[in-house]
Amino acid sequence: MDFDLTDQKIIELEEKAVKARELVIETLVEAGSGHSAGPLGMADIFTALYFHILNHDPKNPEWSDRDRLILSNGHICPIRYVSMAQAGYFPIEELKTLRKLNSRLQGHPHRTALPGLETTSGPLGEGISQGIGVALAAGLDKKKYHTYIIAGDGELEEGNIWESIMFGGKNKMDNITLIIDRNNIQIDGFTEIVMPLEPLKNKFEAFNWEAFEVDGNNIRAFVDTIREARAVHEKPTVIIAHTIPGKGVDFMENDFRWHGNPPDIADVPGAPPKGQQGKVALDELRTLQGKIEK
Ligand SMILES: Cc1ncc(C[n+]2csc(CCOP(=O)(O)OP(=O)(O)O)c2C)c(N)n1
Ligand SMILES: [Mg+2]
Repeated sequence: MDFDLTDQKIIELEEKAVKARELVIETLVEAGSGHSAGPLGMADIFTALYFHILNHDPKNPEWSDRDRLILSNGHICPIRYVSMAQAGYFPIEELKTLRKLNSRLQGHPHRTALPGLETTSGPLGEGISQGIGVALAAGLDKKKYHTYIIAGDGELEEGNIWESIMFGGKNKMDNITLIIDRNNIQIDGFTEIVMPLEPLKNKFEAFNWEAFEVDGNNIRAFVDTIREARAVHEKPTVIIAHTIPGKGVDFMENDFRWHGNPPDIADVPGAPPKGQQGKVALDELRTLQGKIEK
């Protein structure tokens, strides 16, 4: 569990993360609906999790010793589906079915439809309690797996989140790591305007969690922080991952209007016209792919 990263592995992960962003854009354009900003911002973290951190087996999704990854902010599932497809849970081709009738890839994750999902999510605020339940079960079953939970920053406005944080601290649950997508946006504005969260790290510390902050778009820094978090005993850990919503697509970056819009169908001032946004985004991402330092 040292999570050591060679320079070669970093390059591979960075390339895979850009490819993941391309697949997110293609998938959303095909679906004609869905969220853009969150999935693009979290591509580096999902790539690091699925291709370096998680102990999992795409060919055996129900393996009882697998690490659990609970996605509380279910609306960013396009990036989870993309990472799962890249990892071999299902064919890349199936991404084209996102949000289609009878698809296994619903607009919000549907656990029983798709092996490899741990929960059904979409209604915000539930995933930390669920993750804590799973982690308690690990203790009862004497299992060594780790439970990772991803939640949005705007999602932290849900009151029951703080009940679960209180519970995790009280019970010294060192088999969970919560990753917050601290992208500063929520559905209709900036978090610090809608409902300020800062000082966020201090809040977690006050609830007896070991809290870390990291650049969530820096794969090496993120992996290093996971290593530190996994070394903590007798406390739950939280990683406040600062990400750029829309990362990689210039006209989407840091703009909450891309929270829930897919490319091509919305008139967003300052963005390319409808119908051209997907192509502009893909051109930019393909250029980025060529710029990764070898
Ligand atoms: C209980 C509940 N209330 C409202 C919503 C609608 N909703 C979906 S995403 C979202 C914004 C959440 O903000 P954040 O977690 O920061 O997501 P981001 O915009 O960064 O992707 C809201 C209000 C929901 N899914 N569930
Ligand atoms: Mg957010």
